[in-house]
Amino acid sequence: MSFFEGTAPIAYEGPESTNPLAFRWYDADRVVGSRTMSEHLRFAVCYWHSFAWDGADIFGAGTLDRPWHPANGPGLEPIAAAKMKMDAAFEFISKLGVKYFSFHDIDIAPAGATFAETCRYFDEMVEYAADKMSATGIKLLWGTTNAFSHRRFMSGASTNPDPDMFKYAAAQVAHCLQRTHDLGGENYVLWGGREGYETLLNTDMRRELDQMARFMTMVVEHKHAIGFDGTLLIEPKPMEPTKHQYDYDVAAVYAFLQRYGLEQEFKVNIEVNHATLSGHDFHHEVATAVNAGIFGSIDANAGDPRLGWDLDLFPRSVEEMTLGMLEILRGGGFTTGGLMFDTKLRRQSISRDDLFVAHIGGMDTMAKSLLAAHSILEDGELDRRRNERYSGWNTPVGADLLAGRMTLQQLHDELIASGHEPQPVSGRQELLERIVARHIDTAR
Ligand code: XUL
Ligand code: CO
Repeated sequence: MSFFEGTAPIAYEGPESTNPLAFRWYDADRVVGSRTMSEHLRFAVCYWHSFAWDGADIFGAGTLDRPWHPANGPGLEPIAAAKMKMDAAFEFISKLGVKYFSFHDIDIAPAGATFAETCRYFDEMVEYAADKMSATGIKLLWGTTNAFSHRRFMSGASTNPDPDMFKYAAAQVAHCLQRTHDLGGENYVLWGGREGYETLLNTDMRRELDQMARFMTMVVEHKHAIGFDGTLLIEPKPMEPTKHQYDYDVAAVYAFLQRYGLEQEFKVNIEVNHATLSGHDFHHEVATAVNAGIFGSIDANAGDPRLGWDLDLFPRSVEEMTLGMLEILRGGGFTTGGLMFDTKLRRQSISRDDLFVAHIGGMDTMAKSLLAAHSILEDGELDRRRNERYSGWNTPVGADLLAGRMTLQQLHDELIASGHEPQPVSGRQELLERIVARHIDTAR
């Protein structure tokens, strides 16, 4: 049975196309600089929002047409429902022309009555996925463990005050990391949704951070023990569902990794909407990660400036994403990472092809942003002006300062002796913004 039988494979038709089921900017095999668009962007579709979620929100039941979802009536045996969902997912990803997908363990398989039974269901679905992957050529960008939805994790997974919950989450990661490895997954993500606290009245932060570090160290050990050579990624988020989350932003994650000696073992998976929730621009988070040498992957999405929670909208702003792509390209682009659409439809978007239209829009936004960012770098004016701004540091005086050959007292005495009054120079921000706007306008 075909779930998306009404939709043909999506093709590139060019910027003038008016067909909502065609790409206007994403032309997979087009070469941009040293790579094709598909090699640059490495798109992935997420399983949870696109296939596991039925449109339910905290005020109402599901709206989306997801016949495999347990809320949509009895009759389907859980594994049959999971297979139906997976058939639809692979049909969708193939028709969209995307090469990767990502899942949480609980997205692809039903829960069993015991952990052992859950593992058996999961293994059956992993085998089913392996067949689909070899039939379609679709690969796994990353796998991850959901250790935040079940009530046992209400007070955290690794940071739980009860070691039994730590042990449960550890067992879950051991299994899911192994299966991610078996499926040739290129990364493994850890998002600490409930690794944080609601109140310090019942929370020992020092203990919880030590617990989380122990857990992460065990993940590293397991990765090496099973020979997984993909990248381990931590996904920062400041809040939601927990009031205060430890992996607040890239800088907080890096400080945590350094404190516990893990900075060589993990990189970050930066989500756009998490960046903005933490009060940062997306490109700030990318640049912070690149500078620290921990840039890994992106959850491409968008928030809404007037709503203060995680909306996981499809990216639509070329202005915002061009600045992000610029920092990604400056950092050398993706290695094992990619642009994973951690994105969901609005719950009123209930036509089957809405899922295509939404992804096409996200992919076109990222493709156009790639073209604009590439054009900015090719042109070189922005980088030339940025370098010029620091040119004083390339002089012998600048070198002496940086090498520690001057003391505060020397600088004080020298300034008095010379009587020199330094003059500020314009930062030229508006002019630089005009340069960026021109590249966005003209990139073709
Ligand atoms: C939640 C979120 C997660 C992670 C994977 O905000 O982004 O879906 O990407 O657990
Ligand atoms: Co995410």
